[in-house]
Amino acid sequence: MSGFAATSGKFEVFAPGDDTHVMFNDNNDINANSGLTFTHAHIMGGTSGAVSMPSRAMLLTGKSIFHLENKGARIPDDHILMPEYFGENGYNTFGTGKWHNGKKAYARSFDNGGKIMFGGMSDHLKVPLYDFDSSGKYPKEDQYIGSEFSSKMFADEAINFISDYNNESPFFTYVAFTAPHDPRMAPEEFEEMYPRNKIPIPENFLAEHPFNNGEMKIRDEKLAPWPRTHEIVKEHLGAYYAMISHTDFQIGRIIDALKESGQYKNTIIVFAGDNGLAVGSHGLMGKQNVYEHSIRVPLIISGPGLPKNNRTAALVYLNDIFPTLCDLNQLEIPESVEFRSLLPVIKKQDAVFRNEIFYVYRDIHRGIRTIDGWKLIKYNVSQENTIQLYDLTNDPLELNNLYIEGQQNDKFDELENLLATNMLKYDDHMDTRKTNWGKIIVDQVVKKVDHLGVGKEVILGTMYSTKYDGGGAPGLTDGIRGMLDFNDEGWQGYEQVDIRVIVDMGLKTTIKEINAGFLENIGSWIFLPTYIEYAISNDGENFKVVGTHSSPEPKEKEGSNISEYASHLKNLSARYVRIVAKNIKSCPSWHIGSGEKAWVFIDEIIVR
Ligand SMILES: [Ca+2]
Repeated sequence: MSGFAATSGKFEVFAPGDDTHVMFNDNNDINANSGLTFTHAHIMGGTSGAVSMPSRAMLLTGKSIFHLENKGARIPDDHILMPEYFGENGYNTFGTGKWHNGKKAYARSFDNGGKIMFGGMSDHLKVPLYDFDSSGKYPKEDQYIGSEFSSKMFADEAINFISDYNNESPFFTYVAFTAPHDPRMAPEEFEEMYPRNKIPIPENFLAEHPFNNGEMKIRDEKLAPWPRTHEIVKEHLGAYYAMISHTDFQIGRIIDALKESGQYKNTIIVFAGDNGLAVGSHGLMGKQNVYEHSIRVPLIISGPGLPKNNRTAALVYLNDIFPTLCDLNQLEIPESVEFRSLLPVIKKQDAVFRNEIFYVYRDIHRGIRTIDGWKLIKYNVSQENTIQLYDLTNDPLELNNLYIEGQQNDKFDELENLLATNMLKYDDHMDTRKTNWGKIIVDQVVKKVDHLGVGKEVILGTMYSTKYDGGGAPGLTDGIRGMLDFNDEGWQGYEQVDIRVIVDMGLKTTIKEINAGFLENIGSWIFLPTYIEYAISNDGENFKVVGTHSSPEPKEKEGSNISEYASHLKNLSARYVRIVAKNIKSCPSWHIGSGEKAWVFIDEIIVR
């Protein structure tokens, strides 16, 4: 057996510096010289502006982006977490730092921990923390504000754990820094390392992004004014590098503790970042895009028997880490993990591991890059489509878009097909070759609609809220649609309750289409149903399902939208039509009303 599986099984995961795209390894041992550096490690992207949330969920579960629940805000029991799995296999598990994937998932994962920050970001000097709670409840009243810089506190926790460790069983340590996530701040001596006038401007610096990418005003982008200037970018980059160096210094302290404990030689160390950041490149500041600076991340694996001072350009995802660590520790890879171990690349650094990388940002960016260095990005922003095609081998900074509208381009065709194949493979809901990527556009001008169901009796299986009764049951089939204003008295609103409603056509009727409209107004706690089912029946009791629809996870969105979901029948006849629409129940964790009751609004039920 070649040398690399020869670990005693003790290892650390230094996961994620948050938002890291550059690594400065000037003073610690987890650098390119001590391990195998993956120069082409990627995240699959983000289904939320808070990219780290799905990204960390993917790292922790080895699942693909559209198979996460609620964008990774929650991790269901059947998505086995990496630390949970190692815990089940005899490892003593410890977790400190940022945890953006729900308290329950944290509690499932660790036997021990401390200085835990549930959430996405905070002031690094005022971190809201929890101590380890063996009951797993973490009630709000137990939260306190940390007294030191985030990275130092997390490192101290890890050092204490390592120094005091006297257990026979191997350990698994997860140290999740929030730095270098903004607010960009670092202790003075690290700030001084980066005089701003010496900071180079990225070669792909732009004062503004050349077109609306759909996230021009998201919080990361608002960190600097427009147009971006050299001065402001130097200021941000300097502060960013200072934070990275400070984090790096703290990692060095942990490694020193490992050495002092005598465990360094037995320990596998993984260093990774959970997303990149633009900081001036392409006129952007944030991570809410799929350019290289934002979707590529640092990844170094080092440890006993692993290659030292080596690099690989294999195309990998952070999702590959979980199965890799299983392999390196002679554990079977759990069935819930969808990705493969990197062992072939660890054994042979030029092995072909994957032919393409697929990436996602919300439902507005889709991209693919190939092993031969070509990259396609497609944008669908307010039905405006933009396409970018880059030859990364000759243009690694993505400066020269080779796509020309209306011109035949075999490379584009090849990548577009590959993108479509990957979208299918990963259960993506969109189709970038369709108008508006297959999203439904509703005519919001026509208020009156004539259809066979008008005036027919409606039987309610669940009860709407009297706050929004939409004219009661008859309002659902009165031939008048609810419009964009949720207060227009046309909408029936259900508070945390699923919709279950039957329309009695009176007689057996030939039906070609069942259609219902749903309102989405996220700022007002109104979400689309997560799942819709249409069924028909002749006796009102035995129903046959004739159509279902599952919605993608809701995302941050302003204003109101109406979506109609139609089911087309092949002239079936029935007397009763039933509609079931599931309520998301609680506002998602990224929502301002996180955990509070969510609404579903319905009108008009149309039968044709
Ligand atoms: Ca109506």
